Parts: sequence; structure tokens; C-alpha cells
Amino acid sequence: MRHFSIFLAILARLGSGVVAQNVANQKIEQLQADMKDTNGQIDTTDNAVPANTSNSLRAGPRGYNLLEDTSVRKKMIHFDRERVPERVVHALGHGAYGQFESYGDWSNLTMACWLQEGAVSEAFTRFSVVVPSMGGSENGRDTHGFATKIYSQCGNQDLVGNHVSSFFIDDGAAFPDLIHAVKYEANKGFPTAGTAHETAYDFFNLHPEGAFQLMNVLSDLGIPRDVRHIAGNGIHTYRFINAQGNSTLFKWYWQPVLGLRSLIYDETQKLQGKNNNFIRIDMYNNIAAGIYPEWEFAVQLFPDDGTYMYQGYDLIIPTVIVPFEVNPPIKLGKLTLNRNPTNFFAEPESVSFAPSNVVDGVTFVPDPLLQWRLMAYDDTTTHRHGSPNGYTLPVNRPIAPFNNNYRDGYMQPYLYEGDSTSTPNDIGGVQEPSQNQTLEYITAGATAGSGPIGRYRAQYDWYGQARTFWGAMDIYARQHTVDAYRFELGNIGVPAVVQRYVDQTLNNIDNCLARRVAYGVGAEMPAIGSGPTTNVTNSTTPYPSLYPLNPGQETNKSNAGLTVAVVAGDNMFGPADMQAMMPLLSAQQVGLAVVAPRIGTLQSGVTANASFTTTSNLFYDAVFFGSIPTRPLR
Ligand code: HDE
Repeated sequence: MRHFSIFLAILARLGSGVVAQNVANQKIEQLQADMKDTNGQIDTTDNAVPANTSNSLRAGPRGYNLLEDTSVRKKMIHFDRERVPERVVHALGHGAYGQFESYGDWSNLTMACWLQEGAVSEAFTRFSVVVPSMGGSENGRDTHGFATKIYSQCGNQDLVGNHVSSFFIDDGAAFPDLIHAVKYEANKGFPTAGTAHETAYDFFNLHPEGAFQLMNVLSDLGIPRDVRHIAGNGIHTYRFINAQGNSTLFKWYWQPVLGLRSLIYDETQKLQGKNNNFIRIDMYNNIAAGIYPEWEFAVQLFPDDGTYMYQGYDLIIPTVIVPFEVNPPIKLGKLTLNRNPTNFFAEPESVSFAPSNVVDGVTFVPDPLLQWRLMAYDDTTTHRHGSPNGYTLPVNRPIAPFNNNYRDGYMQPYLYEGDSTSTPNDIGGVQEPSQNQTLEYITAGATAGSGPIGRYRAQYDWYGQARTFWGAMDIYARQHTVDAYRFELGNIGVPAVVQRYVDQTLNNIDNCLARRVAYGVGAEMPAIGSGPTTNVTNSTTPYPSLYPLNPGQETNKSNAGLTVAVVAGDNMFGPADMQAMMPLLSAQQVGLAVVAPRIGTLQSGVTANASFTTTSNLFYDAVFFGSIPTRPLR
């Protein structure tokens, strides 16, 4: 970890302290009441009795342990139960606190209090990867989760999204199957962290609605440098309701102020081996150093005329995206992450997000993926915490007062007073809100259904949407994506699964793509012209926003928090070089690591923070060899 502490120290001097001054500190204060500092305290049992639990109570120095050793027994009993079930998906994650600031008065759209004039709310965000279990690598190719809880004055608003804009399925009924298919194969127990295997592609073959999403993940968008440089996408359409009861449909996005940055596959694969925590260390160190990542909250707005359609785009099919060129997002506010958690288990692990956690002013649409999510997260939270009381844990508790008759159960933390536990009541107790105190679930103009009861499957031009994405990439990005398809399909042991993906999915997207991939994996190449063909040399799309990593898209806006390594030695890169380099880097909030054959002060007087055996070029955004010229170069 040493190589990271170095640049932390350097960045710490560069930190800009960008937190707004008028932040409400209610959540911080609430959390402080639950903080426990055991530093320097005498070890006790949880019965508060001092106990030496480092050595067992035994019948003599060579004798048996005694059953009477209740203090070590208590310690062991607690330890045996320390783990809770990991999340069934997105198990591997980390998070940070921050604040959400509304850019203005959006009461024309919504009554959500976190989007009103001057509103600043505290927030917690957890980043994750979908497939690996706890302890896996978070640098691999995957969809990254981006889940935020806004502790607003009117209750918790959760925004639970992913870093790319679509999804693998459009009906929640298929979610357990999707996850079974992409996780390790049931009989083999591998692979534990990726989709390059037959059950995954067997599923993808049968779910063409995911073709676009998969291509996103197999492009360089699927291997971001870190999570400070990813976007967040709500995927579904949601509904804003204003105080007059008017509804506006919206899709939400987090747009990173730092811009997007990705690695290439070779780097990411090696990085996993060198340090599979690179991403969380990057986030932790930058926040600790005062370089706070920020995302602007942007929404695409659509009129709610009851059809859930916008210029031919179906708003209740979550896999259908509406390009930004068709409907440009408007920015409503900004999220800044500025505080690392105090305790990993109590905060990033125990936090429970749910799309069902919305405040008045935000509701839902009849999207069958979203509708199941409204149930599944509350359910899994109850399971993970072993109790429906998980939402009362410190990280989950709202700052707005909550009062209800959800009583008792495992680990109920409150001592509720009074006799009545029913609502409504005439004898005193929790009272029902009046009609004008809540707009929850009132969705103006919406009807519950519009046709015969049945099990329906959405129809859409899935291959066309993927083709648009393929067309948006430049030739380098396309080659990277072809390589990724080759990697994935090349690891599949059942040729029929590969051939079907080539013939049915890839060849329906683009004939040239299908032939290139087939060639690389030894599958039969579809005949020339047997599928649609996109211009092979240029990015050919009216929707360049679909592939924001293309050069010239101005996505890499800032170098803040990147790191340069200089290679130093006893006689190489001396103090004068250091002096010349620091202002260049610090002006852009870029960190510096000094790498030498050994750690410590070199003969030149420069201190090396990392050595060739502790670090790797993979950890840095640039590596500098040599000396800084004292005169300007000609
Ligand atoms: Fe999730 N998802 N999901 N998901 N999801 C979970 O909830 C689920 C979906 C996403 O950092 C679980 O608390 C179903 C879409 C994120 O804690 C679980 C369906 C999107 C996270 C669950 C979906 C997501 C989760 C596991 C289809 C992008 C991590 C633990 C109907 C918009 C949140 C948990 C965190 C986590 C279910 C589809 C994003 C099992 C049933 C679409 C970022 O409840």
C-alpha cells in the first residue's frame, strides 16, 4: 500500500477544499452519536467487565481449557457471527459521504425537497462491481454500480444506477436467471468474476435486448480507470411530480466533472494482478487528500402524455436509451464526495439502497424491470441484515424524523413509548397523514394498465441500437471492442454457443463486426453482406454522445488526482529536478511518486517513496525518466 500513501501525502498539500460552506451537518451529527472510540480503552466483555481475552483460561500451563472461560467464549461467539451475507450482486464495493447541492429552484418539475432553491443535502455513495464476490478484483471488466443515498430534509432519496446507460434485460422476472448465468458456473465454481463463459453467452443469445448493454461493457467504457471517472445512469424512466400534481417523466445521469477515463484491456488485466483494490484506494486517497470527485446531476425530461413514448423511443423499456442529441439533459445539481467512512462494515457494507426509497415528488412508471426492483432491494436488505430493522442502522437512518408502527423484530433499537401500535387510532399514537401531507404514489394522469392481463415480451430493434453504438466508435475503439468479444467468446467451450452469438447477435448488428470476431475465435464467418454493414473506417453516427471516449469529445476535462511517477536514483532526478517539476504538477493537482531502486533518501537528497519491487508503471498515469531541463526547450 506504500506506493499509494506517497501520492496521498503529495496530494494532501494540493487539496483545494472545495466543500460548500453552508452544508447541513445533520447526518454527520447523527452519525457521531453512534461513533465509538475504543482507542486506549481497557478491553472489556460486552457486559462492560474488564477481561483478558488474549490468553485462554486453562487448568495449568499445560492443561485443558476451562468451560468457565466465559469472556473468551463471548469473544469467540461474536467472532463466529461477524460476517453477514454478501450482496447477491454488487457484493464488492466501497463508498464515501458527501453532499448534494441543488443548482436552483426545480419546483416547476418536482416537489422533491432536495431539488429546491438552495437545498444542500448530505449524501452517501457506494460504488461496486456486479459479478465478483467480496474480496475479488474491482478492476476487471464489469458494469460498475453507482448508488447514492441523499439524506434530504424530506426523507431519504436513493438513486441506484449503473455506470453504463442500458441493461441486460428489460423485465425483472429474468434477473435471477441473468445473475445465475453470469456468476460462476454451477458445476465448476468458475469463473468467479466475468462473463467470458458459456452460461453467460447462452443467456445473452436468448436475450437480444442486452446486445447494446453488452457492447458497452465490452468497449473501453467497461474498463474505467477508476470510479472518479465514471458516469452514473438511472437507466429507467422515473416520474417527477410537482406541488400542483403535474407529472414530468425523466431519466437521470451523474456526469463526472473530471470527465471519463478508461484503461485498455491489457492494463486492466495486469492491474488486477498487481493490485485488485486500485479503484477503492484511488477514491480513498483522493478524498483524504482533499481532491473531491464531483458529478453533476442531469436529467432528460419527457412530457407525460400517458403513452410513455418520446419521438418513437419507448420510455418504459429500460434497455432503450434516448440519445442526448435527441433530448439533451439539463443539469439540476451536483454531488461532491468529500469524506471517507469511519468504519467499512458499518457504512459501505451495511448501507442499504433501494429504488423504492423516494421522497414525495419522485415516483415510478410501469417498467417491468423497475417494478421488480421496487420489491427486491427492500427484500434483500431484510435478508442481509437478518431483520427488517436494517433501515434503522446509522448509515441508513434518515435525518428527517420517521414515525411508524413497524415494531419489534430482531435488533429493534428503539424503546417506543405508548400503548397503541395501530394506525389510524383514536387513543394516541402514530397518526395517518392527511391527503395534502403526502403525494406518494399519486401519479397524475397515470392509469394502472391498458390491456388484457398476460405475460408480455418487449419488442424493439435491439440490434439497431447496438449498431448505432458500434457506429459511434472510432476505429481504435472498435478494434478494442472486437478484441473484447474475441476474449469473451474465445473462452467459451461450447462452439454452438459461440456460433449462435456470432450469427444471431453480432451479424445482425454488423456483418464486419461478426466476421472479425468469428475469425478471431475460430467460428464460421458469416458470408459477406449477410448482415448490415456500417462504414468501416469512420465513426458514422448522428449520436456521438453514445461513445464519449472518442478523442475530441472533451470528456477528459481535468487532470486532478492523476499521478505521475518519476524514476529516480542516487544520481538521477535530483532536488533541482524535483523543484522544477512540483509546480507543474501541483498547478493541476497531479500527484507525484518518486520511484527508485530502494525506498528512502537517495544520495541526491531526494526521497523515494516507492521502489521497483513495490510498485508498477500500471499505477501511474505517466512515468517520467530523466531530468527537467533548466532552460526552455527549443
Ligand atoms: Fe440491482 N440489485 N437489481 N440493478 N443493483 C442489487 O440489492 C435487482 C438493476 C444496482 O451498492 C441488490 O441491496 C433486481 C438495474 C446497484 O448496495 C438486489 C433487478 C440497475 C446495486 C438487486 C436489478 C441495478 C444493486 C443486491 C432487476 C441499474 C448495488 C444487494 C429487476 C439501474 C447497490 C442490494 C449497493 C444491488 C436486485 C437490476 C443497479 C439483489 C431484482 C437495472 C448499483 O436487491
